[in-house]
Formats: sequence, C-alpha cells, structure tokens
Amino acid sequence: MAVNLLLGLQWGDEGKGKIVDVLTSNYDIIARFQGGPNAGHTLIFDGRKHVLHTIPSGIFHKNAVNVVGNGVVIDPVIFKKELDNLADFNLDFKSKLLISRKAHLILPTHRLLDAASEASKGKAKIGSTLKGIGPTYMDKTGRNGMRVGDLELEDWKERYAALTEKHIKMIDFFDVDIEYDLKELEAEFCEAIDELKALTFIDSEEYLNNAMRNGKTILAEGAQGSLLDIDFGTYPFVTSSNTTAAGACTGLGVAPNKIGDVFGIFKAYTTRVGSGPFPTELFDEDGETMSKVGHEFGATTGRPRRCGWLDLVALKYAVDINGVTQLMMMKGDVLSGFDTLKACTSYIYKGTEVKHLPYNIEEHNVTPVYTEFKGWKEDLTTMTSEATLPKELSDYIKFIEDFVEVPVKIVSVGPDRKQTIMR
Ligand code: 2SA
Ligand code: MG
Repeated sequence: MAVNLLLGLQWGDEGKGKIVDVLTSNYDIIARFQGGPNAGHTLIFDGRKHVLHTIPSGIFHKNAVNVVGNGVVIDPVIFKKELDNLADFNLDFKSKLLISRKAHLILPTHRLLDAASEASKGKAKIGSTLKGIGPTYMDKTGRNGMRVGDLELEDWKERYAALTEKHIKMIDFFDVDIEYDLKELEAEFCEAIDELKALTFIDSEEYLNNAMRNGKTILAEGAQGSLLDIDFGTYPFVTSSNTTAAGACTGLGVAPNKIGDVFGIFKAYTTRVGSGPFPTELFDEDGETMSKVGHEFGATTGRPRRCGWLDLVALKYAVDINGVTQLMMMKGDVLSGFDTLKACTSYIYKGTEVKHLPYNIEEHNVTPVYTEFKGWKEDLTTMTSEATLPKELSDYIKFIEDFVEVPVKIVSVGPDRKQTIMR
C-alpha cells in the first residue's frame, strides 16, 4: 500500500482541508507531516464551519485515525483549544488522534521570539502568523528543540526551563518592545501539557510503515503551499518547513518509493497572505471582487489575503517539484461573473520572456504575460455534475491541464463537502 499525498500548490489556503475531508472516507489514516498551528484548514459540513490548525482534517470521520507526524510542530496551548472546540463531537481522541514522539514542541517563548524577530525586521518582516513556527524549526535544526517524547521523561520541566531561559536572552538581544508575563504563559503551557499527555504518543514512522504492511490506506495532508516551501518557495518570504512532497517523506518517515498519488490543490485564481513577491497580484476592482466573493481572510489570523490571477508558470513549477498526478481546482465559483479571465503563461524577466519561475521574482524584475479567457455568468454553486459546467469554464480547465500536463480530477464549486464535482 502506498501513501497518497495532498498538497497546496500556491501560497496556502487552496482549500486542502475541504478536500481531505471529502476524500477521508477512502482512507484509514490521515497524517499531517509539517507545519503547525500556522495552518488553518477549514471544513464546512451540516451547515457548520470548523477550522483546524494542528489536528488532521480526518478527525470528523468515524473510522479514520489521525496522525500528527514528526515533521509537525505542536503548540500545546493551541492544541488544547482545538481539542476543546471539538468537545461537542464526542470524539475518542485517545484512539483517533495519535502524536509522534518526534514532533517538536512550540514553547511560549518561541511565540515571543517570532514576534521579536518580526518586530526587529520592520518593513522587511515576513508577515508570519506569529505562532512561533520559525523559532521552533530553528531550534529543531539547531539541535536544541524539545520534542513530544521528552514529556515522558522525568526531567522535562528542567529542559523546558533551560530552553526558556535561553530564549529570554535572545528576546532581550532583539531589543524590541515585547510585553509578556512569563508566569502566566508558563501556567497556561503546563496546563495544556497535561491535556496533551492524556493523548497517545507513538513512534509514528513505525506505526505508519506497519500500517502500510497491513494494507491500510494513508493520506498525507500538507499545510501551507508549495510556494511557501523553505527550499523552493519565495525565500525568505516562506514558512520554515518543506511543504512539498519530499516533506511528507521526512515528516512521516515514509520512503519515496512508498508515495503513490500526489493530489495538487490550487485555486482558480491566486491568493497570498503575508509579505513577499506575488507577480499576478491585482490592486484593482477585479482583485477586490475575488477577495469579497471568495471571503479571502486568513483562517488562523483573520488577515486579508492578497488576490490575483492564476499564475500557470508558478503552478507548473509546483506540479514538477511535487510530482503531482492529479489536480483539484478550487473556488471556480468565485470567478463567475467576470467578463474576461486572465492566467499568467510566461514572465518578462529582465527584458526577456521566460517560461520558468526565476530566482528573484520581485516586482521590478518580473512582469507577467497573460493569456485571456472568456468568462462565464452562471452560478456554479448548485451544480453537481461536469456536464452542467459552462463551456467557458471547461475551456479554462482544459487550458490549465494542457499547460501543466496533469488532469484536473475535482472541481470544487463551493465550500461545502457536497459542492464537489468529480471528473
Ligand atoms: P509562518 O507563521 O512562519 O509559517 O509564516 C511564514 C509565511 O508563511 C505564510 N503562511 C501562510 N500562508 C497562508 N495560509 C496559512 N495559514 C493560515 C490560513 C494563515 C492565516 O490558513 O489562513 O490565517 O493568516 C499560512 N501559514 C503561514 C505566512 O503568511 C508568512 O508569509
Ligand atoms: Mg488555510
């Protein structure tokens, strides 16, 4: 049995949560492999909206086991809130939600360090979610971090205290105004640790490899998007993990030859939250329409998302890096009513037309070259089959498929589980 992957191909918020939720009934195990509470995966069903941050999007399905892999960073405080928010559902977390001992912990001071680092950068700030993601991964690669498994050791509080002390010195070094009450933060942290410790910790690489041996099906759920990948994204305006397919191997302990299908999720247009280059960004009415109709606000921070046309050059880059085998197009319904649609099919880079994503896509270096498409007026949100989709939308999809050389297998026409068309 192979592990199938589901990844965002843009700058996050492609709608991964919804698609994992739609696909979950086909899988025994849903596993998160990177990122942490910076993610906001939105699921809508039975008229209710749920936003998950660290918990995998399979949690609402009776039979799915959800694994938080070693590549994930966990903030016990936010995790506790997520668990508390799910109280109504009477879920059996002990058996349905398994946590890797090798996942790293976000300490309260990691959050403070994130804030201090951002404040010190002024205008050049990354626009991080301030959840402590960068500092936690820094401690991981710097070999200073605390892991979930450490909580099973007698001396975890001493380790915590030593790392916190070091962080306080670092915060002082930044020399910016950050207000905090360490005692209060610590109390909150310790209370949350107690709740975390009530869950099941596992050696997730062993668990997942055994599960495959026993014929179980696994879906690995990515967070953020490929253009936020620490290696292949728009560095330094990226997150601190590998959001691309390779991240699932290191973030779960699954070998590359065990990866099966790679589902690539993209929006029919593009959004970005936080700072950094975005060649097809719109500053006009079209961008405002996308923002308004698409409700483009961060699911974790509530920040408005920047909007723009679909960037096919960037999409092809993401398809290549991830080895995408099937595409899933989200939010086509938001584009209903535009007379003309545009998609970027090349860039003018330093005066020359290029068909790839150049090293430096800062605004002044790169001008998108657009291909135009006739728009459609029909409301897609009540459509249930491919046959009813407007011809203009089908043409748009066909063009995308030809450009990136991968078929579009799902067209989502609204946020609800039911608003999903299979092709
Ligand atoms: P961080 O916090 O260190 O990972 O931030 C670094 C950059 O990564 C971006 N980033 C995201 N972009 C889109 N969606 C994300 N999740 C939330 C959501 C975001 C929110 O689903 O809406 O609510 O604002 C996410 N997480 C990180 C971030 O904007 C920085 O550019
Ligand atoms: Mg999101």
